[in-house]
Amino acid sequence: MPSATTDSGIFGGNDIARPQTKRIPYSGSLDAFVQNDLAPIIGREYEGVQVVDLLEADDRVVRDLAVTVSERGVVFLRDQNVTPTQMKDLMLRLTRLSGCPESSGLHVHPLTEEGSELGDQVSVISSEKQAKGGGLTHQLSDVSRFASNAWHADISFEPVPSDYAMLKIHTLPATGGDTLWASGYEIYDRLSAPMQRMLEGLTATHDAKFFLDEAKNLGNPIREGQRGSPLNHGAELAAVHPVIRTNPVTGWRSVYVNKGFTKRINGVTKDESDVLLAYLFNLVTQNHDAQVRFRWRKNDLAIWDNRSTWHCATYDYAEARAGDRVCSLGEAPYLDLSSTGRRDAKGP
Ligand SMILES: O=C(O)CCC(=O)C(=O)O
Ligand SMILES: [Fe+2]
Repeated sequence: MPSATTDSGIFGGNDIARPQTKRIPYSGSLDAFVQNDLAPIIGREYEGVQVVDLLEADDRVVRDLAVTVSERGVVFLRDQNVTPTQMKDLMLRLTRLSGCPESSGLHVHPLTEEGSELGDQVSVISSEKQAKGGGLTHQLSDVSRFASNAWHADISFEPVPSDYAMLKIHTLPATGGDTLWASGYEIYDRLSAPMQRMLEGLTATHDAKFFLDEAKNLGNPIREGQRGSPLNHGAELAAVHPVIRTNPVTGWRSVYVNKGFTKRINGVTKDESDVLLAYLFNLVTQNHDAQVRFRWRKNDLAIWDNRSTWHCATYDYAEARAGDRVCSLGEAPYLDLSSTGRRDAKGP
């Protein structure tokens, strides 16, 4: 349970994975590369940046990359010749140089098989596995036919969720399988001031119990040991987080509830929670000007900040699609009451 420690101006957080707002400045080291912002609000693509070169680069460059990912929400690097081990190495440098708590490492997903080929800290994203596990196949579902049900922030059901994530797609259909991201900073800024004030005192419960069924379908037990932080373990797969959180790297506020995992806003009636969550989810899914849609080419890689964005895969293809994902853990989510939205921080 997040504790309300209003005397320190912090709402939520946890002493082990201690939250701290750092507002890390960008030093300019990536300016040498051609960059294209793929949408005004979110997303940037760099030309000519290779992860293998970043592994050899100064800390300043890797820190600048972290700051850019946190500011732009998601960064795209094309055509990467990089192994899952090298992805893990960069992920660890990125999270550490941006100031993650010492107790936070790389996540072990509860569905990752013990002794899996690429190691515990790499999730294999694969259409084949997805079909076997009974994952999102909304086109055929009699429950819902909304592709937008897949919007989520990674592993928000953990007490210490992800700060950054990295995905490389190496196998893809001729067309289809795009991924979309949306900005949590922008959605916070679209709330009226009275609505922002009401939500800033509330927490929400995030829950991924559906992974227990998926694990059964896949025939593997869930990973109950430590999953990258001493606070992430067991089969409960549920956590309580502030509805509005501060990103420690930018210092900007973001809405932190998501369609995939958030079940309940606490401290209000179930009816009120349903209405509030539906409204917040609609802000994410129905504002295409707060989103970016990425069309993958073979071996493209995306790095995003899970504290301040959501993403949504597109299941519109029949062929195989597969890639590798690595997720680092940040701080226990918190709201720094002295922080502001991005618009207020940046000025008009
Ligand atoms: O398959 C995709 O495009 C995204 C999968 C996903 O949600 C993730 O890697 O976190
Ligand atoms: Fe995801």
